[in-house]
Amino acid sequence: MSTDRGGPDRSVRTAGADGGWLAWASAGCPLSADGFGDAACVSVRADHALVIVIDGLGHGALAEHAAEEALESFSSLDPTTAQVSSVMNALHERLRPTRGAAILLGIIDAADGVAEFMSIGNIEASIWQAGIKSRRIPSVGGTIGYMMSQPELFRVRIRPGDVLVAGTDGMRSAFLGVPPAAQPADRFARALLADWARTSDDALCLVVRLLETQ
Ligand SMILES: [Mn+2]
Repeated sequence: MSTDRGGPDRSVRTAGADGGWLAWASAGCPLSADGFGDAACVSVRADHALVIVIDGLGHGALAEHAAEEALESFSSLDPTTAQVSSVMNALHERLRPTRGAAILLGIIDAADGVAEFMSIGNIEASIWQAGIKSRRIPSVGGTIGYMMSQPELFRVRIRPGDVLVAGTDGMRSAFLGVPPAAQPADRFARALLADWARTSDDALCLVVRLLETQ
């Protein structure tokens, strides 16, 4: 679904899915009508989920092109076999002909109760554990497709009820301080966007909730 926010060039774009052990939703808002450089996706297979948040450098058509390349590469991955660091390396090669992007990549393994993340560039993210305590996912400088560092993987225990929240730099940092409470992922993502998006850049936030299935 999509609703207007501040005129025809600032329409809200949403995506997501809900089912099994995980619900995810993204809400985003392009700076201008000539393209949207921010994107997010979650791919689920069996007990594994692969998460990506992308901010194509700058905004407009060239930023959107970088984001689309990253998404296309992401869509071919198998969440049960993918490895965070090798996927990040592959994205770096794929995005070389583009203007580049900040990328957060994560794998959630619900069977082992563990998640691994790597964040390069200016995407901010936290995991809300039991809805009350948030742990920041560290990011390092760099631009995928242009200049990539090799950060350590961030590993964290996860369990049903935990919520991952991530946003591009079009979101004011305070969005990470808002507890998710029990609201559905899509409602929370849209609320964060409405409250914390800047008007100076593409903006997007992603919410991933691990559902209590039993
Ligand atoms: Mn940005």
